[in-house]
Amino acid sequence: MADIAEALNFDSYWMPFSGNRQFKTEPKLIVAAEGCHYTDADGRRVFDSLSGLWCVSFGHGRAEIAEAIASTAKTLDYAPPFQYAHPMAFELAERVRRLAPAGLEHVFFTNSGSESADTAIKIARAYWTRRGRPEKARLIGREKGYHGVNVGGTGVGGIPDNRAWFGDMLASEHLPHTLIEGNRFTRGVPAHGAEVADVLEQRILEHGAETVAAVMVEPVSGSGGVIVPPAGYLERLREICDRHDVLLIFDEVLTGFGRLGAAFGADLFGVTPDIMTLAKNLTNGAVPMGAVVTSDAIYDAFMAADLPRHAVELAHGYTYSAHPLACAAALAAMDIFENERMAERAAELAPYFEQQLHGLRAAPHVVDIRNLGLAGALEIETAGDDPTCRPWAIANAAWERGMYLRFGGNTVQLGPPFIAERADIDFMCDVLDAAIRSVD
Ligand code: PXG
Repeated sequence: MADIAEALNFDSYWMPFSGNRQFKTEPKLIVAAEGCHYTDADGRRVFDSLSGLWCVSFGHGRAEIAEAIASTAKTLDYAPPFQYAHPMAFELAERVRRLAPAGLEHVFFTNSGSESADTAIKIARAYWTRRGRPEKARLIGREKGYHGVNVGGTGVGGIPDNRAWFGDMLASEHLPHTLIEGNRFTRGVPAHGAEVADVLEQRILEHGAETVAAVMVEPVSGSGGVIVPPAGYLERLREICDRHDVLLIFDEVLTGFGRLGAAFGADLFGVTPDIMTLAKNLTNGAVPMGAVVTSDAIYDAFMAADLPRHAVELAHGYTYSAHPLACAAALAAMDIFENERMAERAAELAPYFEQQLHGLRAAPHVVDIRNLGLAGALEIETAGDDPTCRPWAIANAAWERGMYLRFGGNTVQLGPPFIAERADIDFMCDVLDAAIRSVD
């Protein structure tokens, strides 16, 4: 470790969402990954309790993905996505379309979850403009929602600290979050609280439906601390949107491709949005890529527009939309997802994960435990006036004990790879228990 760390200038790399100053005093350097584990710069094996950042859910070091990337790099390093295309882009779009819930039929490629969120917002607004209703432009998000860090998603997102420094982001309304006092320590979906959705109808009526473009929520809030919607809540959002002609956007960047034990949150809850955003597991984290999937009604509004034959229907896209290396990685990842029944594997391990996670209830400072599929969070009682302090200390203690643990806000979050075994879950919960007990 000393050798590697000495060779690096820690000042030139400005680390994202990190305590850069603290990192330099206690660097945590990762040099390799395989299966459910990292190797750190000291050669230690470290359990990956969050599948990277919820994105390497099919396990690290998948040879099929590496080979697909390598061979594509040799044959087609790049192809321009504006006005030209390569076949893999269509193959992958068709693959995603077939996996997506019925009714979501057209795939727009981006390079991240943040780009997917901002793309979805722009598509929603442009859709109403195409339909001759440009005043339908208002976006409604939800408290504790996370839709990445671009200007649209930062505004629609509901984590105040992520907005605080940046002045005007996209002005948005925020629905209340669904953390309800009486639902603490619920296993899976809470029975009570569907009526929290009714605030959406009040907001729409206050502003007039003729000014509201879309509502954007994660089916299960991830970064906000794994907040599982009460039974019936998402159905109610769907009904209210239908009643008032407002689009429903599901941000499935984190929940997509199996995390909840179904292909998508939309499948698990039986609620189909008009637009769904994806990223992360789409390539199993190996190459950055995101996607936005829309209904026929939305796509058709653009394609049916009365425009000259050569005209661009949507003035939006990225240099690296449908990048060949990302498409190759995603096609290989989708093979793994289907052939190895990844969503089913997550569903099979989920009850054990739930049981072991809730076994931590007696540990000190734990004031709530939430879970669904292979997503879980422990809410940690705030010490002093900084809710992030204890979770940070717990994550450091876990790293010392051979586990990478994600902390955010007043929670620590668990999202093990779907290929994890029961013994991995045991290890994870043992380390968590010891780490929690080691902090004041
Ligand atoms: N939407 C959702 C729902 C996400 O979870 C993004 C958008 C943004 O994706 P990109 O690819 O632009 O980062 C995310 C990202 C955590 C954590 O600890 C979650 C994310 C990223 C980092 C940490 O829960 N999600």
